[in-house]
Amino acid sequence: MEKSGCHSPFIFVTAFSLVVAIPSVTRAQAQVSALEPLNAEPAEVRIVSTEFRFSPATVLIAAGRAVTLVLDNRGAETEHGLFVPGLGFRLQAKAGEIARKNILVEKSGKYDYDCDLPGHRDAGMTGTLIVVDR
Ligand SMILES: [Cu+2]
Repeated sequence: MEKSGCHSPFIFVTAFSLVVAIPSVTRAQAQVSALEPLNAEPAEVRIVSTEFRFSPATVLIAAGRAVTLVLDNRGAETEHGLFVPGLGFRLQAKAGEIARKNILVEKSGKYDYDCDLPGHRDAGMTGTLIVVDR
């Protein structure tokens, strides 16, 4: 379920190959820019869930970059989830609580998400995760 865990080594290898391929004159500078994101904390993307919608319903993240998806269910009166079928990613939070999990998507594209608790999707709890190359 923890997507980020299995993808992290791949990212490291990619960044490393990139540095090696760059001519020696610019290597020092390139190393900094290529490796800096690996040390940075994943950016947080907060999605607020209420009855029965997500806000925002459209979320943009970068391909190949870990982000922390935060499901903020503090203002809700019931449990809600955030499920991305295309990525096998799921977050679930009880009423009044927050859930968070890292996500790393390699492939750009549009991934629909919804709350998969009974009836919630039909009531309007849907959204789109847009992953862009950068
Ligand atoms: Cu729900």
